[in-house]
Amino acid sequence: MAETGTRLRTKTVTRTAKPPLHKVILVNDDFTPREFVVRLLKSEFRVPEAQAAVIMLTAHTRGSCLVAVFTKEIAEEKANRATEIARNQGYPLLFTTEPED
Ligand code: TYC
Repeated sequence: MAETGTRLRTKTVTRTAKPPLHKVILVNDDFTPREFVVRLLKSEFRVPEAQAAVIMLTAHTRGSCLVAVFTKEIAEEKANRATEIARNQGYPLLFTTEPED
């Protein structure tokens, strides 16, 4: 057979898998005061006042609203922590998490 001078080479491509992201979602209820929701969004999620008000009103009118996106562990930690702070104040406010599509 004729020598073509062609050789097979193996090329290694290294990729770092991105961690799956999860959404923190604010759920509406009829009891938690609006101002408390806004304050919690500011203190726990570092959301600026104007944006916190928009998120709160969106949840209030539509039933729920996306707050922020984190890795799974951080999202769950923040949602649980914010929910617990509300419960400690006697409010039924709920933050949930779900995988980002
Ligand atoms: N619906 C509440 C009220 O009228 C305010 C509220 C908004 C509560 C958003 C929860 O996720 C929420 N006092």
